[in-house]
Amino acid sequence: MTSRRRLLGGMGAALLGAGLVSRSKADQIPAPTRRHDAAAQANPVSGHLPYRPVVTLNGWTLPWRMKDGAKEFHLVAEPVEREIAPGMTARLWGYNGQSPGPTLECVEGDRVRIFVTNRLPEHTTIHWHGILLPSGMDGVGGLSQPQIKPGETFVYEFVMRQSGTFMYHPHADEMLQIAMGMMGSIVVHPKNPRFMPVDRDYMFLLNAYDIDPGSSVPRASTMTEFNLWTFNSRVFPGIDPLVARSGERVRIRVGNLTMTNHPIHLHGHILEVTATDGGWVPKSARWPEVVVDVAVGQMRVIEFVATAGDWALHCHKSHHTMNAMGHGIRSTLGVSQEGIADRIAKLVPDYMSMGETGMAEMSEMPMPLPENTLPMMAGEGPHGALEMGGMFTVLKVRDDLKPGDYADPGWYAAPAGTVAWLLADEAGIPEPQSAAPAMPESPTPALQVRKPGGHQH
Ligand SMILES: [Cu+2]
Repeated sequence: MTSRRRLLGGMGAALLGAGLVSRSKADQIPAPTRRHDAAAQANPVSGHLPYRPVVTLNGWTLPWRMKDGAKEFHLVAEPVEREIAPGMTARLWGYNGQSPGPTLECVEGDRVRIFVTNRLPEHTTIHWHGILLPSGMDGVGGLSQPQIKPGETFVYEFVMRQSGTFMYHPHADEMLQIAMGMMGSIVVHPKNPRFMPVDRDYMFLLNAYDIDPGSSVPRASTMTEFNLWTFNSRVFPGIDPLVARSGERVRIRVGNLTMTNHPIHLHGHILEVTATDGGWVPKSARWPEVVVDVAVGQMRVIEFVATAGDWALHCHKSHHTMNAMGHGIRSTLGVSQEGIADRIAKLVPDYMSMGETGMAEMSEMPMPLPENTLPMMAGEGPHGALEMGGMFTVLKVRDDLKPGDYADPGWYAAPAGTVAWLLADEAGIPEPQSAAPAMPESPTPALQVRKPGGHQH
């Protein structure tokens, strides 16, 4: 380099030389784009697109370049840090600085060339879930290709023969790599822009982690007992709202890369499944729903016409709308805990008793939490604590939004007379004729405390 610099003479020439070197490398492989923040980002490609770009919740679309008739993408498999919600950051594996990796968007009929660089400490591959391609491009390590060793870059090239909703994930040490957050979305827009048009198009993946409160790396050997249920590696209240204008046709594409099914429920609307990862569902084969179950490994695309309001969108498994909690908690509903807290506090200084009347008190209780963890139930709404976590967000539909405006419009100003109200005067409320059964009286439980060391007292 020194001799070359002398040869060319001076710093300017050296910079020119460096530019030439990196330009010739970039000729071969596009420079990878990396993002670290969890803010949703509109399509990065400026200028007119022949389709309406998808909006990835708390995510982004990977820029590409055209070369030799192909759209070229560059994915880098690498360790990443992902904010799960403000207050907690997880150390995961992902792509291009994020988990999930960036969304790949293209058009039916496109030839794509995808460079995959492995910066993980072990080998990996990428499987293009649902896409029709030559079997040698299918990304099953050992079956369709050799594993991509650390430091290596493989090239996948195929034609997107069908439009639709797909995902990508490793097919190498799969349980660990998916448990660590390696996945991303693929949207292939129809070649005919008049086919199945919508006004808003959203995309997210269901994923799950088992991260002990106070730590940041998932337990990668967990099979079913996960404790963080996430949309695109985010939990409520860290998940973007979905925004639409009244009367707009909205599409939501959901893929499931957890180890259990998720019944996704949208309030206030009738849904139709218009596509799966297998393709578009003909109109005559759709039926109305308000909950759409997304089984393991599946994708479901729902569409509806937006109605003004703030509407919950969540998984209907109620423990999936909570953040990390102890699984071994016994039910203390109706059990008097008088005196227990004082006695346990002598051994465990921060101990609080809870659950005597239910668990709602936990969302408002200023409970001491370890570093880098989230409360079980969180979020503040216009009427108080929302008591949600995990797979929960809000669809915000307004009458006066501009097309393409995705900014959070705040809380819904409900028209007068359309909000449930408190009956001010309780006098004269008729009682049912038979009395409700009382909660059984439970004696205060005898306390058995194990001190460190295992001696019982
Ligand atoms: Cu769920």
